[in-house]
Amino acid sequence: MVNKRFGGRTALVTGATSGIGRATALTLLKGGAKVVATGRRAERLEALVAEAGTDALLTLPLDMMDVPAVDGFMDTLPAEFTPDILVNNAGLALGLSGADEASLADWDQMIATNVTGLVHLTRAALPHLKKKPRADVINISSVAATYPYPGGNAYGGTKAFVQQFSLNLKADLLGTKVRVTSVEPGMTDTEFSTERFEGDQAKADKVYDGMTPLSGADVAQVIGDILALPPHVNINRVEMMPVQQAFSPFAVDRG
Ligand code: NDP
Ligand code: 8X3
Repeated sequence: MVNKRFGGRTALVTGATSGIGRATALTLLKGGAKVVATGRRAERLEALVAEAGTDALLTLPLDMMDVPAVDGFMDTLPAEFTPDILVNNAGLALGLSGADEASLADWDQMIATNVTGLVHLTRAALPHLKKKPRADVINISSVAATYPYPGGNAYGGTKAFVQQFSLNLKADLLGTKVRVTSVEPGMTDTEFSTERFEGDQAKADKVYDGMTPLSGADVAQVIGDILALPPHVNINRVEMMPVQQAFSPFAVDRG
């Protein structure tokens, strides 16, 4: 095992029931890591176990909005699954309405999941990570952290938080062996858009119509490459996009 890319390492991946998290869990397992995979959908966790077919995978249900469960989660792990890699991936966007019309319940859910849950799990995991000879925190932010777009409002705000929280974590962790990276993908074809449009698959498919988006596996590959770098190398931020996505000029209201 130890001659494999991630041999001897143990990762906790949140939101591993689909998309980027699932692909990351499988990439790390394939590379010889032990993986704790979490998410809310028990049947998806069972499917992951069936696909992985290895006792190097431990799946546990965890709702990132359940603050007491998140705070106590590290204490529920068997000692042999104490992670030295935390991949804070669980997250979502809900809706694309303008800020004057958006659902406050959607905003609350995005903030609870993408920010509060992530912060609480990180706080719970850090004392354990610091005890390891090497450790990593990979936070999944987004291009939405840096580039605003209409309807991105609270989602973009949560991802900007994740980006800046990552950089501040690195500042606090100077003098430790814990590396911190903010991974900021653009359009990635997962269940993200289906979730954003409340299960409207036709609307979700339209987002990726006529172009080739990133896949969960593409992002997982980048995460794997970051983790495989020598322990003295810290990648602070990685921004990635499909070739067929780019930036817009400033919008101007000419009255
Ligand atoms: P998916 O919808 O495919 O996956 C989202 C994952 O997050 C699922 O496993 C889901 O698990 C989990 N999740 C959502 N809410 C909760 C919750 N309350 N508690 C626990 N887990 C939760 O989308 P992606 O794979 O694309 O999203 C993963 C991350 O990547 C997110 O943080 C997203 O913001 C980010 N991202 C996505 C981009 C994209 O274009 N797809 C681009 C940039 C960033 P379950 O429902 O089982 O709980
Ligand atoms: C997901 C990418 O551009 O849809 O974070 O916000 S985007």
